[in-house]
Amino acid sequence: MKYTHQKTIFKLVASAILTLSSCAALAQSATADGEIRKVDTQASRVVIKHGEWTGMRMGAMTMAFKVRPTSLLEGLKVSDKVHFVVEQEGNDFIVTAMETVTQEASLTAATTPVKGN
Ligand SMILES: [Cu+2]
Repeated sequence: MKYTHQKTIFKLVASAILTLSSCAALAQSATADGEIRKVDTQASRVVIKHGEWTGMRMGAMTMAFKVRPTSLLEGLKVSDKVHFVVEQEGNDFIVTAMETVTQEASLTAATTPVKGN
């Protein structure tokens, strides 16, 4: 029965398209810079003060993020400056990558090296 077979293919294609579009909505991610306000390793959470953030359509604020994996929190402390990646899953904002931006690094970049003596 050729007709039935085509109908089945149509259903499969339709569900594949639906799956793709919902994945695209889940995969929304953005990068930002901020300052650590609280580290909660037990709950895999971090509170970060961030500036205006167009990628997530937010103004400047201090907010809590889930962290995945928790190991991203290792060595982090309050008032560390960080650059991080966030993925939005429904109402949750999850930090999936994070690195500290050290003051030493910016000082090194701004200082002309002195050679010899
Ligand atoms: Cu925010």
